[in-house]
Amino acid sequence: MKQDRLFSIAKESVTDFNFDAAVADVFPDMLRRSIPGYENIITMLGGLARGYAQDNTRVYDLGCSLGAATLSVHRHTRDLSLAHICVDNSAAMIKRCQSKLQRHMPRASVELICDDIQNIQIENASVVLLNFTLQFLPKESRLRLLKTIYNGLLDGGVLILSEKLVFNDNEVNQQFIDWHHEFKRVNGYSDLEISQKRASIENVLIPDSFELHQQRLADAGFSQTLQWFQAFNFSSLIALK
Ligand code: GEK
Repeated sequence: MKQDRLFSIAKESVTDFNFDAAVADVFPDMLRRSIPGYENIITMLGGLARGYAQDNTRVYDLGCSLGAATLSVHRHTRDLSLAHICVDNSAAMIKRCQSKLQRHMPRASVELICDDIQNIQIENASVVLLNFTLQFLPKESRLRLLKTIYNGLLDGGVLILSEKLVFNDNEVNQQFIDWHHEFKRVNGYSDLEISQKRASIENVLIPDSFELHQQRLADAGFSQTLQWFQAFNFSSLIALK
């Protein structure tokens, strides 16, 4: 796994984060050291999906990056006939995702789409994954996407939504941010790397609160939302149709 050193040298001005080839090259290491619980979430996505995936249906991985979530679902659902639809608007991610999935799930039905997830039709879906992707959409577009997902899900289907959270109480929010930065420090990131990455991502990743997610999922039509994971300000929810 190539080590993420992208923010280790002081930059004159920090530009907005984007998912280019340099990021794609170090992405597994970046996510593992930046998102508390990332590896547990990936493993459990497969386990959770196993409970809801229905034979002869589709599984959508929206904002698939290198396909880690799809691979996990595949590992736990090999006995089912599923069509995997993986979508990402970063060409660098899709290119690497394609070779990875070809190598690790060569006989599975996989369609890779390089496009904005807002342009995707959702049909015949039993499981939809938004694993740390919704937070990159403009806030005003988020409900529309959730409604599209809800309408494309079969009865009994689920959306698994993982996100960075913001907390309504300022002090609590700051505490979680500090703990998250400590998480990065214990994983080997320097203070310079932490502060430059923060400056780069703060206009790109706009987190919502748990309460807002819950309300928005209800507004989109989901009958129940359960929070199955939280580590510091990172969480994963499962929304049932
Ligand atoms: C994982 N799910 O490893 N349309 C399509 N893709 C998008 C859009 C958009 N509008 N906005 C962002 N992306 C993965 C991790 S990473 C999370 C997801 C993170 C893509 C973007 O190109 C990137 O690959 C991904 O969403 C977010 O389970 O970097 O914190």
